[in-house]
Amino acid sequence: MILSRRHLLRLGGGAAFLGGASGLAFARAQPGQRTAPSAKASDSAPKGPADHTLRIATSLIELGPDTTVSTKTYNGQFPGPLLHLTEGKRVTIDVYNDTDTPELVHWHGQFVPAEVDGAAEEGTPFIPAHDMRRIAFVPGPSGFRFYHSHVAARTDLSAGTYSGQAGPLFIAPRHDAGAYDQEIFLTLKEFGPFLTRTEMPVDFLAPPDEVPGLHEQSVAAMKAAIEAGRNQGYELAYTFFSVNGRMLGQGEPIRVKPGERVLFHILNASATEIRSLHLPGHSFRVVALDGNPVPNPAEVPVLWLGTAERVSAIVEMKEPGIWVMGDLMDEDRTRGMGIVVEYAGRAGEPRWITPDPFRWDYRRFAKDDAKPQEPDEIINMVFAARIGARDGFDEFTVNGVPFAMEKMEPLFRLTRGRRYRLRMTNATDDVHPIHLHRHSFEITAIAGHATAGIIKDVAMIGSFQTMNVDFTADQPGRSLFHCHMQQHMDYGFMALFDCVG
Ligand SMILES: [Cu+2]
Repeated sequence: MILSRRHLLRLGGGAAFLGGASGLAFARAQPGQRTAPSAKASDSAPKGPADHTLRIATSLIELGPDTTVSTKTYNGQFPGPLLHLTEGKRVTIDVYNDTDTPELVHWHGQFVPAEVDGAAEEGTPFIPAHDMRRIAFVPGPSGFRFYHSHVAARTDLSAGTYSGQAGPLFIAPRHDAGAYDQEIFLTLKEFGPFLTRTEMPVDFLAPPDEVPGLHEQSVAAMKAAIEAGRNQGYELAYTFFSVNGRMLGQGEPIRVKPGERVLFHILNASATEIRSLHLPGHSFRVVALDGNPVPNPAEVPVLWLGTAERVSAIVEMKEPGIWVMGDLMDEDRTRGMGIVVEYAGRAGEPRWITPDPFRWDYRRFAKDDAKPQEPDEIINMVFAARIGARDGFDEFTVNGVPFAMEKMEPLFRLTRGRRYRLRMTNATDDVHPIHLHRHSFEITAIAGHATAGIIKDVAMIGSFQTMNVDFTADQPGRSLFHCHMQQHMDYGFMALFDCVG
């Protein structure tokens, strides 16, 4: 049963409900949705105009003159509006849901209470269909964040992060990134998802060290699954590729002058894909990862961004011409995953030059020989897959358990103020961009190599590799941990941390 605002009014909710008190509705999950927890009364009855308004509706996005897609968006545009917030300054945001299904907006990378964070598993109430909710929180930490839908999609490829519900968000004060002449936000996004069984690239991460034996176990499991008549699980593929909602060559180019320094804030808003970016003749000086300044800003020829990762990088414009800044994957770039960089006074066809192979290594941006501090406690997490086990998709487990809303497991209890190390082992052949809600974490080891000082909220763990991330449990209540690939989180790759004290 869906208890809507209309029901509440009929039940005699009275004047207090008339202001759009949808936060009070107990939105029962629809089929395919995670079940909703009960709401808190604290966000009832908005008074006065909100600082920002987001309206979720199905709209048309013109990716190019002959290519328009229909998808759920914020305010009829893709990406959603760039929201400028100030650290520590409370903000109110009215979210209207003009669609037929309950929605959740997740404030990715921020330290906000569970009831507004935008995850049903943590206790955030849904924004019911054809209703609204006023959301209020104190923004932070400062830097480049984003917001996106956080509903389960499963076999509905129009829902959740498959849709156009994503937008960049910047929290002042800005970090000192060095001098720059232009600041440009880029959102990378595919549209037109479909299911296939083609694998994605996994061999771009460094260091390459695998855990001995895991690969063999995985191959054996795959053989056993095929012998048992099961197929390899579905993977996502896409028809259209875009930067800031336009296919390569179809939008305005980035216009630069020789000698300019351009600060790019790049967001991978894909539902499932890992993206790369290269600008021939130029390099990226990475100044921040996931909006957090890095200890050692370093130049790289290629960026790699897992699903939901952000990179802030300065490019010195020193190679005049007309260039394609785009993804290394030829097929995806030529179908739209790129944007033209045009120097003043230059004309001609945009040029692309494939770079030499380059491995992405978070440690490049850490301080040399930095040693992580010892945590108070270590939590071991093993990620595994059951081939084609659910709706034809692979099912994922954390320590042998596929997450289920009904059981709310796996769940790890934390004590407030303690510092925890997640010692993660990836026993699957995929790279997973793991994400922790309501906290930042520090990467403290990659494939057995210690490191320190890289603060993130999403990090890619390589296939058959280990990674350690440390965080201080400073958020009371439940915080969700999951792989950010929509089909992986939908089919089990989640866990909860519950912090008391
Ligand atoms: Cu994953």
